[in-house]
Amino acid sequence: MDKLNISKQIQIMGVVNVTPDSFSDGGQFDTTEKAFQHAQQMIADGVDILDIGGESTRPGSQAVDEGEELARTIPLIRAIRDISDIPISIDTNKPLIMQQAVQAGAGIINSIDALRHDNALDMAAELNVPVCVMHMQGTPETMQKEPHYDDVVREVKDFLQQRIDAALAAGIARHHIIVDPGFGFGKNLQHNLQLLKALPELKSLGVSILVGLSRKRMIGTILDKPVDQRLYGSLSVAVISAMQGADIVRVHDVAETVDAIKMVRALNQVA
Ligand code: YH5
Repeated sequence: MDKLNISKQIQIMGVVNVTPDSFSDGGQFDTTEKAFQHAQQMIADGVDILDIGGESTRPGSQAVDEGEELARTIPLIRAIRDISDIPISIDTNKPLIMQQAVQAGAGIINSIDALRHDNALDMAAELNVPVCVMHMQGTPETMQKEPHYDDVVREVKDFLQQRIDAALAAGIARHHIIVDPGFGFGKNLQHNLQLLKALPELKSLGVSILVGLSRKRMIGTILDKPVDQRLYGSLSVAVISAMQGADIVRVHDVAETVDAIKMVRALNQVA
């Protein structure tokens, strides 16, 4: 069950979307079969964790029905589990999906609403797997309207500390907790950059850190490039994140990121 490698090596998490309207992949991987092939390619490319999401969470997106989310994710998790022992993360906020996904072979819960859904904390504790809790200001429908903070680093850190405390109180083991500043989730360019710069400060929370910046608008804004031309920017922020102390980087372009992160791993191994 506990397949997350929590050694100091930086882990690469590959994004596998099973949403017909997936922004980054243009709806290309909208069927189980296509998503399965995508996952197989990532495994061949050296991914450490696959993150399976059946609910689009890009800015302005709307919630999907639970039955639809189950139909998108569970058959895919089973199919991957049939061919590989690769750790699988389920990107969901819903307790039923968490339970079914773990039963089908997922070993990590990725909750972008930080387990604030009814019963999510208790379900995660019962399932006894690592959980990622992410910061978001607002909801996916509204979050990019007008994000505001007095001190983004302090506020995100305080929120993550509160969610760590809530997780511990629910019975989730400290070594099972991963935190994520939630890049792009209710943050403007300046907020995202401040968080990336202050990433080392989050280390004092005493848990693993996950960063998801791949192909996001922060890169598009800085480079003035559309989503299909953000590879070099994405690789750069993956390396920056790793150098800043991220333990897991969540990415779309696995083969390229594996090479980039190997350079950081080599550096970290020097005595
Ligand atoms: C994350 O940061 N993000 S879904 C818009 C894009 C590109 C990518 C405009 N789930 C995170 O990946 N889970 C998502 O181009 C996540 N951390 C964690 N833990 C959004 C996404 C994306 C959105």
